[in-house]
Amino acid sequence: MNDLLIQNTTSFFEKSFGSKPEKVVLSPGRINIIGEHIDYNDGFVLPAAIDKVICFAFEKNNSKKSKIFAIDLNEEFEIDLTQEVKLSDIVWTNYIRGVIKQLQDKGFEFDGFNCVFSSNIPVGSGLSSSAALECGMIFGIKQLFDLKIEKLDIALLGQKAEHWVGINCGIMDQFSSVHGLENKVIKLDCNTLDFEYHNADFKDYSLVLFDSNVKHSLFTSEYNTRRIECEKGLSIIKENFSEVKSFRDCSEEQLLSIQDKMDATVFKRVHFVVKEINRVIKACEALDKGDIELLGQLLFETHHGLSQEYEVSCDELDMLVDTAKADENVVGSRVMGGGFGGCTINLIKKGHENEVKRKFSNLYLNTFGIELKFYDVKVSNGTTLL
Ligand code: GAF
Repeated sequence: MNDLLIQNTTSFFEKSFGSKPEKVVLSPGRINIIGEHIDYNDGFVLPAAIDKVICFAFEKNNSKKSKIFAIDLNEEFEIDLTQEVKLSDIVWTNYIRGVIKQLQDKGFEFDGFNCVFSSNIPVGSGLSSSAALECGMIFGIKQLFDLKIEKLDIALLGQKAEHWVGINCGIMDQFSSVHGLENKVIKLDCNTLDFEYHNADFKDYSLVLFDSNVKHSLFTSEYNTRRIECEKGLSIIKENFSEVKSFRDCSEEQLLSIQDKMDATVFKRVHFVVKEINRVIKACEALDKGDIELLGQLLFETHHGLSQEYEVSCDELDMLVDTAKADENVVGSRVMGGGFGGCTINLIKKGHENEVKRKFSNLYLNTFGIELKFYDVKVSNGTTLL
């Protein structure tokens, strides 16, 4: 599926710089089966890398300047590695500036390079194109200059770059982009960063993403607000229960017993978090047992919480999930990723994918006047050197 992307990226590189790239890197986007807004709340998440990727081609250029070309945007920028790295008005360049800054701040030494990249990860659809950009760039620089950076550090540096750009994200996206494995989902403990792989075997069901084509206009500000609300909630829980160190130690009963000590909005947020952490554990067990109907039921429950308590859904996404609930060929559906637009993740009975797609497509167009897009994603490897 990515052969054409690789061919276009490398031939563009050759035309631009007159030489073959020294390193070619693929960096994937991710899905998340369940465990949304849980990474920065120290719970468990169940993501996987997918076969939608950014392809990068690199060479050293024996200078102190780097030239980076985004093929899909037809835009280029140059960065002087001897100067202090600053944020720019051109947003996409900030993820790369951020990465260079984080590497320099950590004391990694590298010189100038030429790079071109092209992507088939839809932007703003909740598939983590920014994490793929950060991690692919770090991985490429590591390969080019033979830097000693472990996989986990690539993810952590990528996360820091994203914070620098302005989104106080958790570790899930960068972690899965780097640690993905073909046909495996990653059960990641976001408290300890321990992880295990589980088979991504959905039995008689296919994973299909529905892209609402609604872009995340509220994403950055609301995302950062959710983090602050959860921190407030956790500190109230800790004041009342000294044994609770993080959300995972708090039972729903404990939380309900102190509901009146919290602002109503904060309560809704943390109620979702406590329930979602438990759902991830149940969902992973259901997946291991091949009980995809139960897994699907948990996805519906997650959506309900994300919509009503965490309030990161929107009319378009709610309509897609409500329609899925009433459709006998869809056993699970929910908004995936940060929310406020982007994709739903759906479990559709094999053999009925086309009929379901047709139905949703017509209904969505008639209701909102927006075209619904579909992605049949494969669970794939993390960042790779070709
Ligand atoms: C975004 C963030 F980048 C992740 O860290 C995660 O919090 C996700 O939203 C919600 O689960 O993708």
